[in-house]
Amino acid sequence: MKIVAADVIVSSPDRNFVTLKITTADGITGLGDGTLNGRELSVASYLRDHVVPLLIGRDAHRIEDAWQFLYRSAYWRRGPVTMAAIAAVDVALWDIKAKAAGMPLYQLLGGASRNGIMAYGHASGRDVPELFDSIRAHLEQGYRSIRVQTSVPGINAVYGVAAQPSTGGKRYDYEPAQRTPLPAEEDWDTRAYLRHLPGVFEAVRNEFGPELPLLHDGHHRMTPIQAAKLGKALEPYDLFWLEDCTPAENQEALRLVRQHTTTPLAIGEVFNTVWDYQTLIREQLIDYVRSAVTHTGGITAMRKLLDFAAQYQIKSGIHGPTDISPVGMAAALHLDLAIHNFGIQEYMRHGPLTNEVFRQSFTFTDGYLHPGEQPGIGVELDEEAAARFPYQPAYLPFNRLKDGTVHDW
Ligand code: GCO
Ligand code: MG
Repeated sequence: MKIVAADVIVSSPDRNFVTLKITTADGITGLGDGTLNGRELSVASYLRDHVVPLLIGRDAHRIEDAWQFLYRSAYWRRGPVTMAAIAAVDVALWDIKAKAAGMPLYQLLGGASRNGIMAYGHASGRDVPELFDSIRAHLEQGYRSIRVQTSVPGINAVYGVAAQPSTGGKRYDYEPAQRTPLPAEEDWDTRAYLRHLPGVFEAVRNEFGPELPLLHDGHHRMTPIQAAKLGKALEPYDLFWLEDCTPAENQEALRLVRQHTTTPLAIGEVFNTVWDYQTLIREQLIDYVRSAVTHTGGITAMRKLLDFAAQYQIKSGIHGPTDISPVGMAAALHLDLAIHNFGIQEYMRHGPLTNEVFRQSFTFTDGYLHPGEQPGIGVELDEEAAARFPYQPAYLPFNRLKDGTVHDW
């Protein structure tokens, strides 16, 4: 099954996406997601200029060989741009292989280990009543697990909190990137955040009871001792997880956090290889692996990473914000369904324009996602529709402390 074409499609229906379409001589096409929020054009160039010429003429069936070739032959290994580009190729090849087999991808990964994939949604509020409304709206939409983010008195704009009430529908949800020519500047004060957050979780537990799984994202903004303090303070509210409590490229920091708290920890959405997790997994310093299929070298690499984690009873919590395209999301769902150590899947939901460009066969019913039974990963790209939405610069915000110091993200 020779590869005869590979096209990189950059589009911006609601937000920017980088999609790779690989075509074989017998006319089978496969899609892969290489979207890297705020750095999309670097991956597009890496693919177009350096990877596509290597793909033409290769056998599309040799996925492991393609992965190893792209990873090792470049000399320069790892990093988000490289690994997103490899992920795009890898997922497109798995899509082709599954289409050629006439099966949904999860069947090739060993078949379904569960009936559905538990998903969590993002509730947020500028104050407690608004947060309660947002949680209720998510419950009405079917979500059975909820991430809780809140404004903090004294801080003007907190990332992850919708500017308008967040109802779980696209209109009021926060969008990770903003269509501005330069990244927006926000403010931050960790002590104010640490003082405020436990009270918010207490209010949420009192209102919604003990059963509802609640999650929270710390966005890498704490030092190890601050993270330890927060984890301990949140213990009475029984979180499903506390995410990205510290900038975890310092893997040893998690030893300190772990010594102080039993709040489960999730880490890894900015990581892109198994090497970033070596200490975290071997020493059992985390409970959930947050990597995205899109940023971690695709299905091939994620499967190995999650098998390594499984030896230590560490589960998956695959990254699924709107900056993962429906192609990347579908790939994650096939993996979620097949692996044994599935934990939870993030699901922010894409907007109507994204759904117009990417036709999906995955479903969300009563809090559970399912990738569907279409051969391949189950997503088709409408290229004419994509062409109507050209790339638009968009960036994540960043934050500074009161004295002007750039703070951790
Ligand atoms: C999450 C995230 C996102 C990221 C964004 C970066 O847990 O979903 O933290 O909001 O910040 O995807 O591109
Ligand atoms: Mg996160």
